[in-house]
Amino acid sequence: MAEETSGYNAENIQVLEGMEAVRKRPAMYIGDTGERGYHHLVYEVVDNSIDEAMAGYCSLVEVVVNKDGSVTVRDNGRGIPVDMHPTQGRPAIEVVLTVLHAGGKFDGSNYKVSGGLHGVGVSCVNALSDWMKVEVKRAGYLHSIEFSRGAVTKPLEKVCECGDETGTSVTFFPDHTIFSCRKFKPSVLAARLRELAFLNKGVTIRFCDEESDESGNPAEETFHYEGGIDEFVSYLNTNKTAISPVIHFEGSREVERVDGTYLIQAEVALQYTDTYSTIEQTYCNNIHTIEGGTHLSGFRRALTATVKSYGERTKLIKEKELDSLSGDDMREGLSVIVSVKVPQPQFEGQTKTKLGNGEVDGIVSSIVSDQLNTFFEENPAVAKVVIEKSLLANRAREAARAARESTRRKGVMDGLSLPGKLRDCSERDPEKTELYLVEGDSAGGSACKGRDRATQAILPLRGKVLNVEKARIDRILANAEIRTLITAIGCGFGEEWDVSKARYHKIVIMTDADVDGAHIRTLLLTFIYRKMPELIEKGYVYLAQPPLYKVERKKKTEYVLTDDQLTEKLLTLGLDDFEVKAKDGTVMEPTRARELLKLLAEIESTSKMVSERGFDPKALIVDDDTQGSGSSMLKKEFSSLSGFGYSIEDWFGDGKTANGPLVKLLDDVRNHGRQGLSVTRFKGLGEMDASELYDTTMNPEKRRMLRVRLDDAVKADQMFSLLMGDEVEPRRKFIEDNALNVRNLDF
Ligand code: 0RA
Repeated sequence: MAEETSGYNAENIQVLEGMEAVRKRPAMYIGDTGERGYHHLVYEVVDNSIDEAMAGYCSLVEVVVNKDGSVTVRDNGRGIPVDMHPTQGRPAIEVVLTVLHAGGKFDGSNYKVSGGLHGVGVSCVNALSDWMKVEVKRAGYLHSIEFSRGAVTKPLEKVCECGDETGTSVTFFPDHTIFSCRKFKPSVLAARLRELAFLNKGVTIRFCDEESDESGNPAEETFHYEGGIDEFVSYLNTNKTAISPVIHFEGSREVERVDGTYLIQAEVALQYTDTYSTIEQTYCNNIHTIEGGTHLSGFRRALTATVKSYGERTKLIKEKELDSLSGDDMREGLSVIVSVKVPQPQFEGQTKTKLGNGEVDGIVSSIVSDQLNTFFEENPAVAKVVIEKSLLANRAREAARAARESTRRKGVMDGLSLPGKLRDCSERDPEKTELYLVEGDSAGGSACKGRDRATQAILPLRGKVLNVEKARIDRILANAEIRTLITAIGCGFGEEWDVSKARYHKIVIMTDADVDGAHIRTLLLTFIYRKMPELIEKGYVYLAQPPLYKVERKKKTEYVLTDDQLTEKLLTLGLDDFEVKAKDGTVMEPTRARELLKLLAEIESTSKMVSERGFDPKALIVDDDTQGSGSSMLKKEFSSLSGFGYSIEDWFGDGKTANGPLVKLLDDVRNHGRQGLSVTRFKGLGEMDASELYDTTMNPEKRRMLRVRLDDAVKADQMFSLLMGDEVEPRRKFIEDNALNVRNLDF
């Protein structure tokens, strides 16, 4: 038959089967079909461009989230080959985009490493895309080819000449019958692209989000770091006080494996700060190995051994201190990036982000030992600072251990005896239970009376929680409020931490909507983020949203969450029979008038927030569906407003009028809206009675809660250091810079 003689169709059928396999079991190829997998599509394509950059052929990568929800990844590399594939009887580009694992493995070299968590390549993205369009500039022409769900819909064609320009542009729209996610999160994408730029020094990565609206997020960002991972470490330590320079080690070793010789490269950058936290970020082939692995163990071992031997040799560490001094002590205040390039990496662990290649441990360890030792010899002052910091950390750790042991004997840490202040619920299944951390005893009392006893537990917190950003472990564990928290949550602490022991899967921070409340909320979030980050990663942490106002009209009661919402409500009521006129008498259209009022309200609330609110970490984002419109209107409208005063006729249907300058308009309309209403402002949770508090804030049927999310861990770390740490100057600058942009800070 004709099909069999050509051989082309047989190949074709195989290809379709490959693409179909991906579509049938997408999770096997891309991890999952939720938010993670959705973003992973972008990374998979970007990794191809980064590979081109790592090979030295590409200096610019652009990632654009287009208005229609598709994504374009463009680079100035060599371009995907467009000539006929030697065996497949069709253009190589078609093979790259439709055959699994055909990606860049054309040269088969053992030296080549390839990024990508699943290493499945761009063909996988093609299979999972409703449509994909690939344009390649190569060999003098711009070429184009199109696909749908992995099948060619428009074969390769030459579009026009392009001179000697080269590059690849891939645009794809994810298949929404496969993915449950619908939107790319700019902060998530930007965090990954920034990281890639740090890991691949010299490459410029431009990110543009054309979907992003007035939400205040920067729509465009360019990442380019000549300093590579050294700059990464400095960036991690923004807002912290460094006590050492950035120290850089690198090297490579050839290793023999059964099928040949491989080159393994390692690069390390580290810096000490005066903080008590440790950041260790490790990468293999640009993949963030969250679970660590052999590169991390090699680094740690070398650091511990080198500091100890140098300390012993120089007598900076006394003999009796040598034994108890641990690796943990040497890592207090340390920020380090370890980046290795390993051909054919093995990934293990629950999330396949733990490097398993055994040979890497010794290679990293030997590079770090040699070079750190040399560094210490040449910079004895730095060595002294590091050792002194380690000794202090050691003493604090010993004190904490003693404290922990004494509390453990009393059964406090293991949940055997729950704290007396905790009003626990009766249900034992953590999936069904909620723990409310409530500011103040009186609000705690109301929460207790109003709650659903079966599933809701209440822990009233008295006064301010300890700022863990500024305290060593011994002081943290000596703090009664913190110990109560640890016991109530049930996961233990430090070395004994076990998230699976969480006694509640919802931990709800419920504080007053004022400056003190914001402060307590930030202190609690700092504690959870620094000491129990897994609670945030698992999505267990929430912020309650108590109402700010009670609005009563006739017999009907409504609760209003924010000033903005109250204004909106009053404006809607006040906007009947209303006209805004310019000085020359022209009447403003009602929709324009409404926009104008919204604008005035926005100016008012912005300036109010600047003057009265506490600050919240910017990078810990909360899922919020009621964010008001953003500030772009400010820019658009201001120029056209200056000519307007206003007058309102027949205000109350009794011929009464009002007029005046613009600034008065908002108040007048709002006051008009207030007619016949009673508006009560809640100054704190304590002002609500038990049933009010339950109905508005705790009742799962009616309440609105915000879930705390972590999109960009690096930014979150910086923000906590900034807000809660020692450095005063960057905090002052942050407040200044953000005074006009303060909406971003509003949870
Ligand atoms: C296969 C072989 C070559 C380059 C590429 C693929 C390639 C793929 C992508 C995907 C996005 N950008 C890309 N850039 C290049 C080598 C081509 C040669 O030898 O000239």
